[in-house]
Amino acid sequence: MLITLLLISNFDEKMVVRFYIKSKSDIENIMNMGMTDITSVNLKKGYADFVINKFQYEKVKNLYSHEVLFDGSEMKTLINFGPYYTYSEAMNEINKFHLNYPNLVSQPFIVGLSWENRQIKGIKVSANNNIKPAIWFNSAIHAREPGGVSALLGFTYYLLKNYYKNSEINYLLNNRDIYVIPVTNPDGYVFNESYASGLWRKNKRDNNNNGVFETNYDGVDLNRNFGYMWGCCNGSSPNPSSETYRGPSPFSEPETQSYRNFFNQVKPVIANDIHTYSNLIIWPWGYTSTPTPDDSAFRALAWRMFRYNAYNSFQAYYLYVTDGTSDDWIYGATNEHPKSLGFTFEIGESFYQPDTNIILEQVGENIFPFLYLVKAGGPFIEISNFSYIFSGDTVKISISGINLGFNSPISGLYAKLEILDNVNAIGIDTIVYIGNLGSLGYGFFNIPNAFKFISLNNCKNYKVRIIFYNNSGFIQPVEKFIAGQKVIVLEDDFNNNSNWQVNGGTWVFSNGYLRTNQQGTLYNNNLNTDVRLLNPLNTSSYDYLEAIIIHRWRLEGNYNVLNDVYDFASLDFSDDNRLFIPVKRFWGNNINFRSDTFDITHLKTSSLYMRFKFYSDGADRDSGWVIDKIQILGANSCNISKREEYLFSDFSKINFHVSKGKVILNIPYKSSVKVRIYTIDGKVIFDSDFLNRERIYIDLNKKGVFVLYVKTQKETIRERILVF
Ligand code: 0X9
Ligand code: ZN
Repeated sequence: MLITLLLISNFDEKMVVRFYIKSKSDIENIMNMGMTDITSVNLKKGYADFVINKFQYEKVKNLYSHEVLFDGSEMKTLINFGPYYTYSEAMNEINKFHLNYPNLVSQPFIVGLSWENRQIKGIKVSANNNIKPAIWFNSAIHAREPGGVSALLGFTYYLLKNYYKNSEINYLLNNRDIYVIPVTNPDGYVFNESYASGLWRKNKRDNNNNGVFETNYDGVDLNRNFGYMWGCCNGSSPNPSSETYRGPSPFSEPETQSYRNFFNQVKPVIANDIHTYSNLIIWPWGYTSTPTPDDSAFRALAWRMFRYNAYNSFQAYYLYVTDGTSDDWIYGATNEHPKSLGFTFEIGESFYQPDTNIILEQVGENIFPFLYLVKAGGPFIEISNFSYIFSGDTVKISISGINLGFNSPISGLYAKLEILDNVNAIGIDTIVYIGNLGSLGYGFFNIPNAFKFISLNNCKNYKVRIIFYNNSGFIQPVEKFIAGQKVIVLEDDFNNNSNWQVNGGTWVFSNGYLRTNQQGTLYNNNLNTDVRLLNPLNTSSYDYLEAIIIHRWRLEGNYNVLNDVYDFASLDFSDDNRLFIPVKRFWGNNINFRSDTFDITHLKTSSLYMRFKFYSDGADRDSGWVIDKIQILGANSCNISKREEYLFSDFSKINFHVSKGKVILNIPYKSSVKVRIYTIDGKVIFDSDFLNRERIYIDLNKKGVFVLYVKTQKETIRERILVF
């Protein structure tokens, strides 16, 4: 009895081994020896990580130079789930989300059942009951990847906490249905909670039907069981004992069937299957090197996302060939559901990093990337440039932007400026027609001098709202600030270290610079260090907040390609000194000092923490990061009018604007329209009736202040207007 137990446990002693390799053919040779459970590859760094057992290790240990990263047999106790969610904790968490935010989170629902009848549960995050574009997030389809669950639940919590505080999150939850499925493979996940190495990957199918679960023979790799190009291309195994066993047939497993049925029902526009590890963003195809027809859309999103998490980003095939994965099915199975962009994230540096700080790093660095996936699920305007000039008392605003929505072109787009100040501003040009915008990767616009207004009483600071809208119901408000006069909240030239706490590394403060390492030296490998503010800043009273950093750097990697990130520098903010959110990461070369400005209004809080983080991997060094100055600036509006309370203007009503002596009326429905214009002392200077009209131009040929009267079949307005 004792002997059998020992044998089984011996066989179970899984380990993670990093093989140092020269080329892809070394990987193939290792795989041909029966070790197919490959989990991370980096050809530039010359390594590949495999999960293997003791017997396999004995066979290869003298053939390849290697390092044992994790040895299950050394685990004296069970793998410490510690700060990771167990299955029941994760289910509890989504329950709590629903109970604490009943207006934003659905009751947890059952997507399906596993072999052992465990519930695969999900929630829908959304602010109303309308059916809106859906975005899909799932994690732990591989049982040994609890870091994905933390990243997903951390992101969900961020959305909930910010819905009432942040106008962008507010817009997204009002206009998207976000599906969150934290534990996609519950049987395997629960098994790991008491499995010595914690390295079980597959589900728990009884492959030989003998009624006993055997780790050396049972289980299907759910991420090889999806029914698109299933088993086509040597990217999975037909052998039940393999860790990449594809199962007896496509969608043979209850877990993938549940996934499939629910996915086809909610028809997500974008999906993310979250895995660990390797710090990667990847996308289809995995089964072939041919790029998908939507490669430019995948790349357009990856370009935005990897600026925050510094993950290498490329088509899945170039990691290693796979078939039957979730992302290939999500993108490819257009006979079952509309086309959907299926991403795979690989988070972190190993399967188990049970340290709260590391887990929080992985949550924080993926908040903006995940948010981009939510944005791209439907029409969404991202303003890429917002600039303004004061010329005398006239303020001119230029904007450019992009539609991030995948397969979501926007027709007949307008932008309207609302100045949230009814005392110190007179709008002149406040509506601009942008026209038709293409989808993700194609829909750009650039409008110099889009808006103009008169600034009164010497006011320099205005909160404004740009509302993008069309006549088919698209409305997206974007809040911006015109900050002609800012105040310094924090300014540091690094003449000394009195404001700062240094955590590890070789940071130096000298001659007015903060450096990651002494001038003339190279930074060390394997750094994960930061310098952070000793005392948080109270920024809650400002209407606008920005950070300006003046810096230069030389780090390994190339900033201008998607897949050459290794070491990085990061500017991060937090409201609790625990969960830090990067506003940007930097790598590659930028040898001359440059100034970067970030609008951090959405991060304002009574205790704002800031840090400079530096990360380097195990090889290749350079001269490092040099920061000359950091500034946090704030600004307040001269006056905020009541209109601020209304987040949305009502575009079902008449609106008008005045431009270059012309009055332009937009009627959002066809109607007969009576228009009269009076001088302020009541003399009629224009009086006309229009039939069946939506848009009316009136050339007044007069300047001054007038009263505009418009009557349609539905409504009447009477407004003071200024004509230039
Ligand atoms: O092999 C896998 O399924 C993924 N790696 S993991 O270590 N989490 O097991 C990578 C899959 C890459 N290919 C596709 N996403 N198509
Ligand atoms: Zn995985």
